[in-house]
Amino acid sequence: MAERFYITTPIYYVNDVPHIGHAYTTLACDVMARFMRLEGREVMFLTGTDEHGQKVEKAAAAAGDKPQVFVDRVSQNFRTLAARMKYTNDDFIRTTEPRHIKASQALWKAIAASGNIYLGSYEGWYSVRDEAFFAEDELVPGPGGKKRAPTGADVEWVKEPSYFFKLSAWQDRLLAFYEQNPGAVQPDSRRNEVVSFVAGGLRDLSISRTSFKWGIPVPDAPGHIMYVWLDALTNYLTAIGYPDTGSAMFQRYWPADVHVVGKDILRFHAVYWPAFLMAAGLEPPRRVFAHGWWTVEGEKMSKSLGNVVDPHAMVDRYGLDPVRYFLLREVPFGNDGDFSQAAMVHRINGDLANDLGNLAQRSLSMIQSYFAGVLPKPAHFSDSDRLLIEQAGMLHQSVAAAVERQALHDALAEVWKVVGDANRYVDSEKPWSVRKTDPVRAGTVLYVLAETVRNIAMLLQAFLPDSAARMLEQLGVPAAQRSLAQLGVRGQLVSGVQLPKPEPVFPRYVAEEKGAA
Ligand code: ME8
Repeated sequence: MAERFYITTPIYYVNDVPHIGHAYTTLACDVMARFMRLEGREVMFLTGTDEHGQKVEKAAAAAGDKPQVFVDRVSQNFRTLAARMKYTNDDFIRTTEPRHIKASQALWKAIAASGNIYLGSYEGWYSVRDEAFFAEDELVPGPGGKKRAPTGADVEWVKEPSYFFKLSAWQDRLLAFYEQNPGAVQPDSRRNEVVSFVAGGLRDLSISRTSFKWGIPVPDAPGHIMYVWLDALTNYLTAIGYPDTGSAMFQRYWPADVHVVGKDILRFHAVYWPAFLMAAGLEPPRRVFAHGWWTVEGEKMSKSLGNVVDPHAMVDRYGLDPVRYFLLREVPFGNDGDFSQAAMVHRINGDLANDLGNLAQRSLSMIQSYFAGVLPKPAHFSDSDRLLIEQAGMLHQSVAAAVERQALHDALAEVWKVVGDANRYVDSEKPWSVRKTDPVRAGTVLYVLAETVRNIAMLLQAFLPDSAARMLEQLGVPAAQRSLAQLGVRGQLVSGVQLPKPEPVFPRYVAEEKGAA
């Protein structure tokens, strides 16, 4: 049976339209999901929307809608984005669905049955924007002497009856979990933050609210709705059939291989979530990977600054694969990054048009003009031929290893190393001049180039799905032969096959108007 791979994005709040930050997390998951499918793994890739809580309730009120009408509309924006970005998610979960309400209540009951829930009263600070409780000593000074959450969000004083989760009792077990599973929270710097947070002591966590209504009712506790984070985290279980833990789907996919999240929500995923799961007798996820934060032209993205980057507008302007490439290549996955038009154009014209585009286009055009588009048969391989073929052949392993550790930027850097090697190889082998005196040698060089481009395109399928498919079509690689298991298969490029006329895959970006770039 194929190995499985369960990967999830955060489920996004439906208080607003999706921006490039939301697109980014799902994109990274899409690349990993596609890559694992190409490797022959059985993949479950989940994304969706987080639709309960005070923040969404307030956004609905501000829009003058009933919450359900509002969430139906806004959730659709995230589906539309997923289609536009060609995400290959296997499911799209919404927390207002009956399956999720059932799962959340079942998880609550399982945690309660373990003795980890008690009734009390919460009095303290709450940030609606973060949907999080804060202790006095966590607050920071804001303008006008007002205190704020460490995220900069406003806080309000809340006093209400509440159920609590005995998080304080989980400190040792969480620390032991991190110790025994060093890969469970990544990157390492984030893991260290989480460990020191937990080592500093944990307070019990308020997990129900009574001052508003928009949430999942706590079982057998009239007036209480679940804290939105307990509700939201449960989505990862709902989608694979919880509470039916005996189902084939649940058995196959839990624990998840990786929850990818932004660094802003690491604590919920790396501290609260494993504790909830362990309390309910379930295994914690194998990995939580927190990526960094995008700013725009050096500034925090915010509605008030008017600089929120709309992924649709980016795709309209630059095309889908260039946007996908930029987001994954520009910044090491895990680090913060800055989105700027200049950096985008630099990547498109440098890495895509000049380096990869040129390599593919000149190799294929030479086959077209010198060999009438018929893929030449290689003769004797020189040392330089063998070296390039070997480097291209080793790419699979290095790219797979990088993807395995969520180092998507490294995966691309590995591919581009070979792109660079191949461009240097063309320059030094000069097939355009060799063909005049030794057409057989020129044919061998072009075969080596075609084989190199095939390896590159095969490995780029997960990252740049449309462009890689076009490159493989131009190389005559049938759609049925594009799984990565085929990479090592010799003779996949069939000499003597008539190739279609090559078309450039990566156009240069030329600013339409002064200042547009
Ligand atoms: O937190 N840079 O939802 P959310 C990078 N519903 N990533 C960004 C980003 C930016 N500037 N802005 C947003 C929630 N993101 C909860 C999650 S999961 C059980 C519940 C991405 O709509 C990043 O992945 O606020 C971040 O963690 C997520 O969007 C937050 O989305």
